[in-house]
This record gives sequence, C-alpha cells and structure tokens, in this order.
Amino acid sequence: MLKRFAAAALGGLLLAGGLAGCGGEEPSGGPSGGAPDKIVMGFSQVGAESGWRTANTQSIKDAAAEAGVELKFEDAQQKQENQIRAIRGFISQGVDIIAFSPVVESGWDAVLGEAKAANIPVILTDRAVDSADTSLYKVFIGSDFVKEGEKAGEWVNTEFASAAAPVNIVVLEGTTGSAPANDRKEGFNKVVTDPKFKTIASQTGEFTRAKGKEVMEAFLQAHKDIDLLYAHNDDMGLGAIEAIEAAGKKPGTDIKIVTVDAVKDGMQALVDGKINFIVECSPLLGPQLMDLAKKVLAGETVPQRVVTIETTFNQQQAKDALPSRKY
Ligand code: GZL
Repeated sequence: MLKRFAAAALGGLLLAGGLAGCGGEEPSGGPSGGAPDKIVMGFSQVGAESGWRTANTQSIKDAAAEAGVELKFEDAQQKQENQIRAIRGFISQGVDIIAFSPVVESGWDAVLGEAKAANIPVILTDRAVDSADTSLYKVFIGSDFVKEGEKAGEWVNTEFASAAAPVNIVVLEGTTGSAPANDRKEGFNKVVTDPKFKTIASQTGEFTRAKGKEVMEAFLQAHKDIDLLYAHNDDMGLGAIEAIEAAGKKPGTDIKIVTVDAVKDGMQALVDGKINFIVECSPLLGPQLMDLAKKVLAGETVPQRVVTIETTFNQQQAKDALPSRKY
C-alpha cells in the first residue's frame, strides 16, 4: 500500500503517487502503527557489474515475492547520481520503506535526510555509508569486508611463509570509494605486514571482468616478476586469468591468485587450479532484508548492524561445495 505523508495529509497536499491504491484510508504502518498490510519497498541496486551482483538481485527479487512485498527495483548502473535520483523517486511515490546498496560510501546524508523527513525508514544492504548520523538508516545488513581482507591476507601469509623476498603483489581493487574496496584493502594490509611483501601495483578494476582483464594486461606489461594477484572480487580475478594466459603464464602456478566472493565461476576456477583461494562474500541477503523490513515497519526493535555469516574455500573445499552452490 502506498503511503501518504503525514505532513501532506495535514496540508491536504497528496502526492500524485500517493493517491494510487490509497483509497483515502489513513496511512497505516510505520514505526507506530504496525506493518502496512501490503509493504511497498523501493530498492536501488548498484548495477549488474558482477556475478555476485546478479545473484544478489535475484535473492532480493525472490525474497520480495516470497514475502508478499511489492518491490520497486531500480538499477543504478554503478552511478551514485542514479541511486540518489531513485531514492528521491521512492520518496515522492510514498513507498513504505527504502533499501539500497550504496555504490560508494560518501555523499548520502542529504538524500537520506529527505527520506527521514518524509518518515520513510531506510535499510542499507551489502555496502555501508560513512554518514556520522546513524539515525539516517535503521539497519545495515552485509558482510564485514575488513574481515574478508584479513582472511585473504592470512592465506597469503601461510602460502608464502617460506618464500624468499621479494614477494611481488599486484591488486585489482573494487570500485573506487566503495566500502568493499576500502575495507578489503584495509583488512589485507593489516595482516600482510612482512617486509618481504611488496605491493608493486594497485588499481581499480571496477569489480568487472572486462576492466580486471584490461588492468591486469597493463600490470603484466609493466612487471615481469609478479608473484601474487589479490583481486577484490572473483570477476576481476577471472578477467585477470585471461590476461595471464594470453601472456603465456599459468594462473594459479606462475602467479598465485586470491579473490573474494565465491560465485560459481570463481569456484570453478579454484577447482581448476587457476585461482588458489577464495574468501566468501554471500549475496543471499534477500530473505533477511524482507524480514528486517517487516520488523522495522511493525515498530519492532532491530539491531543496527546485521553481519552475514561466511567462510573461505581452498581447492578441495571448492570441489566439495560446487555441486550444491546456489550462485
Ligand atoms: C560485496 C559487493 C561487491 C562484490 C562484487 O558485498 O558489494 O560488489 O564483492 C560486487 O562482486 O560487484
């Protein structure tokens, strides 16, 4: 059910979008009055840049259908201005709740302040914002990206424990300014501290295969002695594998590769020995998101942070897990 704004109802100004489906009844739902009978959720998605994102979108759409939530879904094509525009659209339509995965960490206070002023609760999924004002959103559900970086780093320390200096590392970073890129870098650098490790190149591959391949080609042109690639997601790692093979080298052998996500294609490359280790980042956030949305709208207390549970995979673990992998 679309929501009329309390202020608008008082002033007799009903937003065009607010008329449809309302039938003039009082706005129900919201923190005080129990969840609306039919929740309308506006969701702004980052884009469709990776296998992870595709699985995340499917999880949200399937969970909305399962939960009987009317989902207004907008794909931002990895542009913050498109997400801000979508959120303003949801506000003017008078949705009951807004959820989104912020493409970058900064620049959200104004539009989230507008949602707050319109009394529309917001849930962050997948990625965080750096707003100091945590009253701008009800809950953030997603992975601990710093821990993911630490897990990748711990594997590197073990894998290269007996390696002589220097161990030359190249990094394919995620989207510049995004929480996963910032935090996976932070976590990795926190644990990979032995002076024998040298990060000789680090550049964004925008979480895509195409850009990951392009940047890895440039790394290979500039550096003949790369020992390890740390890619912030499987897709960039898979693009890099193409570049490494085109350069006549063996991925997983000549150049070791550690990635994050654990989507099917990445897990297959791990089974094939082209990737050496994957840190899981689960995209299956849909069911928890819908459950939290219902709780928020029913006025129930919800935790401000819900961390997704995830693991890591070596080659044998990938062989065991791949047949039943959901994404
Ligand atoms: C992580 C998510 C990242 C994935 C990438 O939660 O935001 O964005 O690791 C995706 O594959 O593009």
